[in-house]
Amino acid sequence: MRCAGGCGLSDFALDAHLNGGEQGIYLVSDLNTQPVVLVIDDSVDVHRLIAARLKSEGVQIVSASDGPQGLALARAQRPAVVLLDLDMPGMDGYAVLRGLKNDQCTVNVPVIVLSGMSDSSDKVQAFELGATDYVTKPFDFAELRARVKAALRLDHLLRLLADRAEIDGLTGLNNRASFNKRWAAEVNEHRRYGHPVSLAMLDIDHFKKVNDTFGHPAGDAVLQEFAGIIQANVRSTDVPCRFGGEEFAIIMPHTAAGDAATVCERIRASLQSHVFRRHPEHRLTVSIGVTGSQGAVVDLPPEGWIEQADQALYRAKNSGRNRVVAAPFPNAPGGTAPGPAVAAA
Ligand code: GH3
Ligand code: MG
Ligand code: MG
Repeated sequence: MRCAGGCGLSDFALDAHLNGGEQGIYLVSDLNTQPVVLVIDDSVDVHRLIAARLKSEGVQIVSASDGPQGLALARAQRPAVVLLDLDMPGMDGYAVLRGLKNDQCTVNVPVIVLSGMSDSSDKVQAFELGATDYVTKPFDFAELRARVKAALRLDHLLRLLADRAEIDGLTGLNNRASFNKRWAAEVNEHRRYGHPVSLAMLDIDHFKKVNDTFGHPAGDAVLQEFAGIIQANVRSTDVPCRFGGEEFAIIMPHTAAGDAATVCERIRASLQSHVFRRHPEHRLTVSIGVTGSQGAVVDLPPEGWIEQADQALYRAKNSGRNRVVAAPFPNAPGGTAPGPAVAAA
């Protein structure tokens, strides 16, 4: 699922700068630029104490007293750091952590777990679920403050990287910003010179189950291996990108729709038979929507192509997943074929 908007890292205009001195963590020009620290804890005392101790750090504290409220606030505000209590009635901290890491809007937010449990298995479980840090209650506030500073620094650097880098840190593929730039250039070129061009959108099937069953780090490893599969199956002139979360895109310059569908089918088949390093028993599939020119010049802006590829992907999902649906320009008649076959839409 894609974020509705306004929650992607690159959407953030973070003009706060790291300071690291005694004045606080960020230099802020006004209140609106203060990074948000979301505290999710059922104890009123903890909220009061943390607010008092972090007051001088130039952060804005937002409080949630239970898991569901915490998740809703995290999604709405995209905090810089979450401080999360593990032991809460109803939805416990582990479930909240899973929820945060299963949501594309909050997957990269550093989470510091606060817990009365100092057992190493609790810590290991929290880290397996994607926690950044762990503080044992009752906490030493100097230590908590130092850890919050480190997490804010991490968040700040992640945002800077996402804004400036062309490469996705996890998979090594081109990131979304780089995709946007490159795709706009390809569409311009196509409109001007009429070279064929194709675009594929790929979305791993039931990927959330991987995170839920094996943990977030295992999900990350799957994304990395899938990126490798894409790279092994495209030409050096193709541009594979991580579009966001478990969605990928491939720009195929000088490639007509039919050839693009063949490449996609190869990727689909490779993933289906791929044996994952950490979980050889687990098999995964991918649904792919592909669109491309066939002869005539397509007079559409870049978004029009993305929409068409997305609709084909949607049809691939709805007609059973693990398939490639091709929707070439000009639109060809036909429906989706069942089974893992290339279908014309
Ligand atoms: P579908 O077949 O309909 O595509 O189902 P799905 O489970 O693949 O799709 P859904 O959109 O429900 O879930 C996508 C999941 O991808 C949820 C999100 O947490 C996870 N995800 C997104 N980015 C990352 C990441 O960087 N690492 C890990 N491990 N998981 C991520
Ligand atoms: Mg998805
Ligand atoms: Mg998916």
